[in-house]
Amino acid sequence: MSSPSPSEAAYDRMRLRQWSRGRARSAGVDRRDLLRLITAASLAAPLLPAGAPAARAAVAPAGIVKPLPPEVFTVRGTNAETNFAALRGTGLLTPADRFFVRNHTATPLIDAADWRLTVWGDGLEGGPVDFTYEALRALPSVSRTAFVECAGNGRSFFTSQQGQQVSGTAWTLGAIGTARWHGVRLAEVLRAAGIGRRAVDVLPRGLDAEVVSDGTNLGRVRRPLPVAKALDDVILAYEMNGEPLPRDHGAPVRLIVPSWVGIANIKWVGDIEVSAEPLLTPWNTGLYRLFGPGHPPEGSAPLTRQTLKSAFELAPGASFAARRRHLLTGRSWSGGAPVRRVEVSTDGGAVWRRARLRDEPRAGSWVRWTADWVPRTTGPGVLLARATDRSGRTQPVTAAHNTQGYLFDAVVRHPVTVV
Ligand SMILES: Nc1nc2c(c(=O)[nH]1)N[C@H]1C(S)=C(S)[C@@H](COP(=O)(O)O)O[C@H]1N2
Ligand SMILES: [Mo]
Repeated sequence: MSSPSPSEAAYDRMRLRQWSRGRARSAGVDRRDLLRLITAASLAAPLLPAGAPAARAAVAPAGIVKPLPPEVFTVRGTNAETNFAALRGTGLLTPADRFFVRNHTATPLIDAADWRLTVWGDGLEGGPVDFTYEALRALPSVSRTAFVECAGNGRSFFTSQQGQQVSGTAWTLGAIGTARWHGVRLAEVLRAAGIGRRAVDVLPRGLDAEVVSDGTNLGRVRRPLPVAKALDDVILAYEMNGEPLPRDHGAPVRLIVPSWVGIANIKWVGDIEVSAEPLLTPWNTGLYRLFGPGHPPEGSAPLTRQTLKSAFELAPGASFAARRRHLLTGRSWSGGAPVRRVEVSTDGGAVWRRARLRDEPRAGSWVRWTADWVPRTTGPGVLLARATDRSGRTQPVTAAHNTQGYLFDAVVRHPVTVV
């Protein structure tokens, strides 16, 4: 589901009301700067064509440290998108060397031995509490398979399929990866730090550089979590797929917030404020809300859960020999509920048939699927895949527009050629 639960929306309306009466705090950013961001968010700037940034930036961005071979990644500004074709043959888990990277600035180098996590704020019973890397690793640990997906994943299709203007990185469908994360429950750390009953918001902050956008310093990447989510299934992860967290993915420690928008999964976390007041930052005000017609001027409630999507593990424009049997493969996922069924159409949407699911559908993860195809006629064609989740939602034909192109959920038309 793309919309937050009614209680989350009500909580947010309260947060904004309190803010306008001076009872919520803009955490680390000027009040006027926040208002300016909210106003700017309601205007969509034209999106660069999906192919253009990649063509221009053949050179890897300096900010990402792992190799970015062009057959695996498409570089977009400071970010690297996974090419879905490069996931064919990989398992349920995305290997770290194929996992997309979304950096607001650049990957920092942090030595685990010098690293500290400081938990502080007026929502604690006592003063600030520090955890070293060793202390964190000594706490009881958990493992969890979860995808991390950017809220703007699929954004370029607002423009290429729907002819609409949106601003932001022109992702196709590869701003997602699924990994096995290992670490400590955030609840464990918050309790050890003495979280009190007055706590309402929990604000983890990254150690990467401050973000400057259009001349405004937004400060370090940070986004409040309501205390209920923070105490639920959130993990402070220090391992990814059985290895220490790689540098680009938040080493030594990052948040994993299952099913929620990528931005909630703060990398390189250095401190966590526990607040008795609701908190607002650029990442839950001007950013990561829905703006535009049909939404209030201050935007929707902040985005929480991801939506429903499907992708073929295939390059755009891939070619297939006519009258041969081909195995189409892909993946579907939803932040709302486990995937229930996936259908595939090879004739532009006239006939749909069930794909075979290769994984047991689970909340917060994706499923791999396959379908056979024997193309009969040569020429250009289009492949479609559409998922339904257990909440009953099916991917629509058109996604609801919003100025920043978040939560694209429509069926994507995948062009192919039959030769
Ligand atoms: N500190 C910090 N955390 C961050 C970001 C960032 O730039 N800095 N980017 C966020 C966004 S927008 C996304 S989509 C995910 C991407 O995680 P990944 O780079 O490990 O794939 O990290 C989130 N956490
Ligand atoms: Mo993101």
